Amino acid sequence: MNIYSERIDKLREKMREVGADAIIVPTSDAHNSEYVGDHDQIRRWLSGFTGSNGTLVVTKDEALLWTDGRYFIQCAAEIAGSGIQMMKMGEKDVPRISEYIASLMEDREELTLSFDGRVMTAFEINTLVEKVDETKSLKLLYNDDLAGELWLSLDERPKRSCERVKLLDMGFSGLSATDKISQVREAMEAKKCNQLFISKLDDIMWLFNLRGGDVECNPVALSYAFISQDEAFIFLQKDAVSEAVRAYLASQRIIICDYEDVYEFLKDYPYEGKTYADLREISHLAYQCIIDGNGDKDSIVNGMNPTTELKAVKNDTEIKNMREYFLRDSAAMTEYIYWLKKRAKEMASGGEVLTEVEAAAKCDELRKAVEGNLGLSFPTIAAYGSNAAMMHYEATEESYAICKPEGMILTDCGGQYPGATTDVTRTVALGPVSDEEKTNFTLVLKGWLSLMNAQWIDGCTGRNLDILARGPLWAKGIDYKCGTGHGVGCYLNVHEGPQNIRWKYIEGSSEAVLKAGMTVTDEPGVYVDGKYGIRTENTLLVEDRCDTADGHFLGFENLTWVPIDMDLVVTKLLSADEINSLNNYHNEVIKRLGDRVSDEVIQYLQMLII
Ligand SMILES: [Mn+2]
Repeated sequence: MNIYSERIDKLREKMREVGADAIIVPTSDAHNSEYVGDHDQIRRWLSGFTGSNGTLVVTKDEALLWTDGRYFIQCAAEIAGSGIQMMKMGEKDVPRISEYIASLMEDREELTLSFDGRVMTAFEINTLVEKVDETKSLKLLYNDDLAGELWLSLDERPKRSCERVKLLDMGFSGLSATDKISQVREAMEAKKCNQLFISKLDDIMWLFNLRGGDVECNPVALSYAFISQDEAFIFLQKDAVSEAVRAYLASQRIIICDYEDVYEFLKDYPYEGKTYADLREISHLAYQCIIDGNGDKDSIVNGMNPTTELKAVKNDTEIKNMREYFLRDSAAMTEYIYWLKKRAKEMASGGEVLTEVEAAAKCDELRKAVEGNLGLSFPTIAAYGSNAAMMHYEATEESYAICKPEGMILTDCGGQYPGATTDVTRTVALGPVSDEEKTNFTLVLKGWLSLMNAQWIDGCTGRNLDILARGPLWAKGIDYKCGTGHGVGCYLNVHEGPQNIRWKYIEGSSEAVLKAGMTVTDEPGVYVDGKYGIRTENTLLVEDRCDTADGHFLGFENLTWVPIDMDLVVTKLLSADEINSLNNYHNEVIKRLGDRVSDEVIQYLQMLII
């Protein structure tokens, strides 16, 4: 018997004790965070599968693990011998988890389902309940964390992260917490709600002008917020709060509560009228506590947090700082690209081979040396050759490719700064490349320029603009299976909504009219399985352009100033306008980075003008 099948058997014992027929163990924390800390990696501990996306469902006689296409090979290897069966998400004939639970009830009248109500969202559970035949009874046991208790009893469960909370100076936030809370209250009033509950960490950090270090690459602190028309509460871990933070929050008339007490608070609060919450973000347990506290299911108004929309539009202080920090970050990235080109030449003349791990380490070293750098905004992707065709590839010390002086390397990376979060991707030739690779690189470049140079009438969302980036590729029957762009936080998360650039309508997912002050990435690409991957990415800022008799028009201000590898460009595929635009771009790179990069780099940049 392997260790994981033993753990699953022990979990079944626990299920029997409480009368649960099935249990769901997801990969998530109480805040629906993109990165999940060690404390919440219960599914990993139970199953042995180490991928970032996986949900385990255990019944009396089955143990199933859902994961996506990135992990099919890895997952199969890691769960071998555990008795767990992999469920390939998105494949034909593979049911969704909600469908599987519904199918368990086909030949029975009732089913008792256990899950940790703190780490599954209200939306996930509501969706699951809706799938079940109304005449049958699905009993939810959500107060106990059976898998977590097992972990504690058999092994050492890592402690929850508790980093010190930091204050974000007005010189970076541009607006006091008090002013932000007033804006939020106005939005609550417009929704006719007297209370608002938030569990989304970057929203809470933005609202109170705080930052933390509890989630990898995301400068956020574990917290909750509760706002009424006359009070504001923040829930933080006791040991995370310094005297300075305590004094600051008091000065803004914000009441600090203990992180652990949030559920009791939600149950006991003397609610008046309706409470606003985002059911896609808050946990099932929080949702139930609010309902219990109100005694009425209709007391919750579901919708996007007003903070998400307010945070998305950067203020003048944030914009001023972003311009500066993006320049500093661009200088480091440009030095890195120059280093790659030089390194490739050395390799070609018999020098030491370059590995993906070395490339990523060099990139990180240069970025961390930037004045003001506070770490990475996500783990750096340095992917050579066919590895770049995998969108979420990450080389590790155990498994990485050795580069040759040929083909391309893709580097997708970003940094955290007190005044910005950056995100940039460049694909660089390390030597000879095929005509197909060059042609496709050039098509990506055309789309990238076209989106960057767009001007559009007020009211457009990213769905109206996506064709600009994708058009040159679609014309050749090529597509990339992901969005073109996402919002970027300001010293917050590298992925932030509600705005984005993509063509597909996805029911229930956020979409927003592009407004001046919003950020968005411009990152078209070409991914050829088993062969190569291309992506070029800049971060853009929406700006007001002009008012005419026909309306208000907007465009983008570019924030990223990193060169394009002209060794990959087929000039004859570019129009005169495109050549002009590319030359202007490189001239701006030279002008803006002039005194921020070395002389050899400037000489290299000058050679990129055509
Ligand atoms: Mn990106």
